[in-house]
Amino acid sequence: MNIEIKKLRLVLGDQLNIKHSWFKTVESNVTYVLMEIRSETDYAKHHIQKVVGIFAAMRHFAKELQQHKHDVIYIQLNDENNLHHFNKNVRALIDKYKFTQFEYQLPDEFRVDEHLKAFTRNLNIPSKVYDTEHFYTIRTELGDLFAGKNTYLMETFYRHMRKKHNVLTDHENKPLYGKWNFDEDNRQKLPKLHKPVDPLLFSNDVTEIETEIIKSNIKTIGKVNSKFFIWPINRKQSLELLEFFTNHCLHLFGTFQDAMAPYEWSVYHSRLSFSMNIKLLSPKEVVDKAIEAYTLNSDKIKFHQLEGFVRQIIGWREYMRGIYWLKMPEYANLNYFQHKGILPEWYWTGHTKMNCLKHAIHQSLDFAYAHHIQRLMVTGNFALLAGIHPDQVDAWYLGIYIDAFEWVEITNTRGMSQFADGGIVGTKPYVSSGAYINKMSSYCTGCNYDKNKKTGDKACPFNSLYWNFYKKHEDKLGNNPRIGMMYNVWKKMNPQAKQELLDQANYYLDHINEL
Ligand code: FAD
Ligand code: DLZ
Ligand code: SF4
Repeated sequence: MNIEIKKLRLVLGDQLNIKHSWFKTVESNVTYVLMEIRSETDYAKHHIQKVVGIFAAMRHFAKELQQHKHDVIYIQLNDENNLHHFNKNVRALIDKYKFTQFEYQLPDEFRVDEHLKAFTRNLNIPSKVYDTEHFYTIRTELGDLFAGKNTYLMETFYRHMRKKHNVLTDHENKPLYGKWNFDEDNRQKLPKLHKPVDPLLFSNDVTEIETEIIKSNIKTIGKVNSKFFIWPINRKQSLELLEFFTNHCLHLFGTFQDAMAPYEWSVYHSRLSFSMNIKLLSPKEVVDKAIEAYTLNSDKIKFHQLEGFVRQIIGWREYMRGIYWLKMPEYANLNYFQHKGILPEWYWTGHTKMNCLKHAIHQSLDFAYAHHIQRLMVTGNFALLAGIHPDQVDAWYLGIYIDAFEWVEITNTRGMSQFADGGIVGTKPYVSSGAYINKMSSYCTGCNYDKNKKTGDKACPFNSLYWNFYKKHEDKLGNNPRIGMMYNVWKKMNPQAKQELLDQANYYLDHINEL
């Protein structure tokens, strides 16, 4: 007798990939389950827009599956039988509907991966795990590439990716236009009268979801306009955003990649990270679309803009994922500088007199978004200079951004931004004084502090904290050839000037919540 296998397949909230081979055919013996659960809403204090966005996208995805005649169980947040853990809900469904096999896709997060591995080990029915069919790389690819080495240069990885996938290479697999990297043509400040394009915003009505979240008392941060939810919540909107990016932003993406200005919250950035991270879009289709736009409009879109964008996706994004799977779980405890500071209260409110931080934090609370250089050189830079414990910094970044998932958050935060990994991701800490922020932004005009002052009343806090940081960590950084010049400058300073800088920094650190 042929007893048919009855399969239950779990789809996580960041696995909304309708192109996955699971969904190619409708099989009568397969049921999909999606669940809104407290284990996921509560492992970090998320931005309200992140929770709303994920639930809205999950609900939409479930409907789309049903429209394609797939059998779907959707467990809503406040459903009576919701047990609020993947394992408990799955176990209850197996018992109730007598499933004979459990299947899931590889989670992107270590915590959930371990949880599901342990669960399936103890399950009394067979289980099977599938690739998500989303990334260019498999989990171990970066580790294999750098096997036997103890440095992990992104540039080496990026070239490997370009060659392997024949992206922007010629018939000999050499880089188009003779160079792998065109960054020297990028990264300008926004000219005074230049107004960046208005971002494409959606107006999704998510009031019902917001009400349910409030009712269940989930602790969130930030705010949401639930009648006009601006983020894409399905594939159609994600494709529209991609189209908008290639039509209106790509031609200036690289040029203004690091530019910052008050009230310009997205400049020419794509804002595609949320759609990509929850897998409404694949990185390959984003890259292919950008290349197609360049090919059709090479008079408008110059190669350096395209190369800069492609590098972020096949380079940085895949690289961070590779580092994550190579170095977890130890990575989550690295604290190279032994920093112990507490994150200032104003990170949660934006109530600071430092204009750069005020704007970067306010827009993060308003939109659940800040672009890369705001994350790295404003909020991240300050946290590192101030010696904040990386756990606290991670918790903030993991909560506040709509695109924050640990595999890409922690590698960027603990690694690139806080150098807590001692140089796995970056070759030197990303710190700067006020001069860099002034070079790349117009924040300093109108700030309570004076960008040119290092000490005394209203001196820009970044200036003294910068030197204090280098002085404090001379034992760890003094021999780094990329920083040698800074230590030469420090050594040549007269002792009184040095002391004044350190005193100023200590004063600011003692009054950090009042800055
Ligand atoms: P764009 O500037 O338009 O870039 C295009 C795409 O490239 C992004 O959508 C993203 O997928 C990819 N990308 C660019 N830079 C990186 C990078 N450093 N690492 C990985 N992918 C990159 N990105 C996240 O997706 N989730 C996070 O939780 C996250 N946390 C960060 C924390 C810190 C401290 C820093 C410095 C960076 C973080 N990043 C994170 C990386 C980057 O800032 C965001 O990917 C980017 O700002 C998203 O906006 P965008 O889609 O408009 O990006
Ligand atoms: C981030 C998140 C949130 C807030 N809520 C849910 C949820 O209720 N159900 C779900 O399946 N996934 C959610 N997620 C995304 C998960 O945290 C994500 O799938 C894991 O971190 C694995 O990457
Ligand atoms: Fe930021 Fe200093 Fe400029 Fe003020 S003066 S905006 S604190 S860098």
